[in-house]
Amino acid sequence: MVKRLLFLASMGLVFSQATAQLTGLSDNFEDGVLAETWIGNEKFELFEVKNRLQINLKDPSEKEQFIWKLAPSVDLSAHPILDFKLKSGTVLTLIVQAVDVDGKTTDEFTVAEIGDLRTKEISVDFSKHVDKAKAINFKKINKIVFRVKSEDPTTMGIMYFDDVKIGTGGPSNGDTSPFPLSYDIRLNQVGFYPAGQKIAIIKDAPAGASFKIAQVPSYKIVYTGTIGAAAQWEYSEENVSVADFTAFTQEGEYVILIDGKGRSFNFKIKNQIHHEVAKASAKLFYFQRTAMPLEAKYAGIWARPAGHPDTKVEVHSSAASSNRPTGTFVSSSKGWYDAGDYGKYIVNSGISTYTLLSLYEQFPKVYDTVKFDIPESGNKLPDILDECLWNVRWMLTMQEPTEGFVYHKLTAHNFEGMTLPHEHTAQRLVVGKGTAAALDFAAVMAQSARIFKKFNKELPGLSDTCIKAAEKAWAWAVKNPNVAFTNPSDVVTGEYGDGNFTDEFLWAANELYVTTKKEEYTNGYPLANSYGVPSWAMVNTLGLYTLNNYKKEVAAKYDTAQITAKILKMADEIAKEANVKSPYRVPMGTYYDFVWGSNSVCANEAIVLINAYRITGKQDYLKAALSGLDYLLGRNATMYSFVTGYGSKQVMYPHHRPSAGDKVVEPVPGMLAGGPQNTNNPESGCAYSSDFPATKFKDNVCSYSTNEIAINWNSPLAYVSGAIEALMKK
Ligand code: 9MR
Ligand code: 9MR
Repeated sequence: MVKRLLFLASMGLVFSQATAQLTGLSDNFEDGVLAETWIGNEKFELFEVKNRLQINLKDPSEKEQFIWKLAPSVDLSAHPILDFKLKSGTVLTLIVQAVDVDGKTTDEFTVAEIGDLRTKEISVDFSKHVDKAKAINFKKINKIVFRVKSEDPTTMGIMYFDDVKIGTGGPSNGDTSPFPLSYDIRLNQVGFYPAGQKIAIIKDAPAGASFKIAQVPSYKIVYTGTIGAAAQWEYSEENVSVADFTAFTQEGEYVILIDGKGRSFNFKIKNQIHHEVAKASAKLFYFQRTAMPLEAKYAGIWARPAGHPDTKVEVHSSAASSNRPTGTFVSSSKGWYDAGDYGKYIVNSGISTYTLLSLYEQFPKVYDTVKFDIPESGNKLPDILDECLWNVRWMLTMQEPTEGFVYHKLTAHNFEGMTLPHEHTAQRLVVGKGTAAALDFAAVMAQSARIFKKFNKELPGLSDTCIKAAEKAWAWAVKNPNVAFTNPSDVVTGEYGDGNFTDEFLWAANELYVTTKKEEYTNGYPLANSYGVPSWAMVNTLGLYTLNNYKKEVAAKYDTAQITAKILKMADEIAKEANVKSPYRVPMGTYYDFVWGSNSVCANEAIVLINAYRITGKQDYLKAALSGLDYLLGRNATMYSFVTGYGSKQVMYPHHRPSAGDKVVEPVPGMLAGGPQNTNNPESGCAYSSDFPATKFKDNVCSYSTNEIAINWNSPLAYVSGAIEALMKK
């Protein structure tokens, strides 16, 4: 909020009264920071350079656009005029349209440019470009979109804008920065803890150069340091150096300045610097809720009607039982949407729900009081448990009551279109059964049973229900130890197929043992020889975390020194990568880390480190975990902060149906994009601009293999940011 107000002030808004509707906005591009309301993309790269807006054209099609967002909206009814200066070195036609809050647009206004680099003064009177039938609401215009057309097969080049004014405009602020923004300085765009490690990565730094930390907005130099030696990061093939300013601990807002390069994005140094990210990443689960309307009170501008009640779900032949044959209907309401799609998948719900619940289980004192502003915030349960309950209650409905198996997923036959949840009516089905679904379900239910036991008064009987369900699913899996799920031929939604169940058996056994202390869950389930960074398909380490969290209780059956040793073995390797080996000083350190959803690999690596820190108290582990968060918030080779709503260069076009289908410019906040990945994208017509594992990323809704969001990616982000906040607390 403060940020927005400050930013609006710096753009020179005209408020006739504090609450009055804006009638104009202007930007002269002279404050040295391109306002976040200018939204480019890979086809239109936007920079504020030399007191004007520079637009690098990278072969945009006629459909692609860049945007000037008018936050929250501007009343143009008295003066529907856009003025700006345009200069171009490329022969093209520029198209300008105003868009209202409901998405209605003016007709296209076109400017032909001759590409001679002479400045043209353009004035667009939108009232002359309206189709009456479309009835645009000039009282609430919330963005101006720009597109280009060109006769050339490719449109490369540069265009400049200056002195842009909409409506009555507003005084321009005189706060100028002599420093251009440099994309060669990569850092956590949110900021740093006074007592934490603080580093930036500098690409192609002059050898032995110095860097400076300057206060914003005075640009007063407060710290000078030397840039370290350069090394090549093999995953981006960039030559990078470390600028370490850990020694500078004073709270405030700053930029890094480097001669010959310019300035970094703004960042802050303050206690609880990741508090907001921790809250928003957990609140994302509320935004993913099915079957309930999201009210403006809790969801703000992302309010939407309820979608997918799932009270009449058809049993697919792959899921049939004698009790519930093919074609019968069951109710399987609540739960979270899995990702950018509208499916609900048990396997992925397993690790996602576990990870959020374990944040509570490991930091109960902190999460007893953290509020997410959700409908249940007033009740006696901690908000994080209320949120998990929304999904746990759904998961319970996914167990076939007689035989005890668990449906693999609940989706329509096909992926639905990119529109809001309530706009979909395709028949939903429960599909498949399998060993992985049964065991992941058993693990989460066993964990839920022991957590909710403490709240028996508020949730009478729930703990018992959960443990019974867990043991029943386990018994089914023991009798059916090798049932792999593959999509039936008439269902094409997410598969979450896995053919190796050793890790699922171990995880479920560990959870069941800790909750029940029954020997059947330890006999035959010794610690594994090797453990891996968790993912939806590799879950044995989740059980190891639980054994570690209940060392005293499991000491009779497990060698607790071995539990420690196995966690530290993983953590040592990751910490060495992040603290010593990696030129970017990040945990991401193998080619295989850059898979679909690579950002969740980074977050899960940080969780390994946090577990190691909780055991040993060694700062190296916490420092490396923090580097994982730094990576996600901007210290990476794409330069994006991968968390929507946070950072200067944010992901704006995630593959997320609600965000694509609403009329809101900003995507739902707190979402972690999947991240770059090492294989070629399966999406046709959605090419990356780069070819390295750490840079193959595209902030475009088309790029579901790099820019989707998912609950199993957000839950480790919520864990890491929440745990680090708790552990760094002064
Ligand atoms: O939108 C779907 C996304 O949620 C999935 O992760 C992805 C991979 O399973 O598939 C996406 O759907 C695409 C489908 O696979 C192929 N046709 C285009 C769909 C995207 O609009
Ligand atoms: O996270 C999944 C990833 O490991 C797979 O490689 C990918 C393709 O099968 O699917 C991912 O999961 C998607 C799921 O199938 C459907 N909902 C969206 C998930 C995230 O993209």
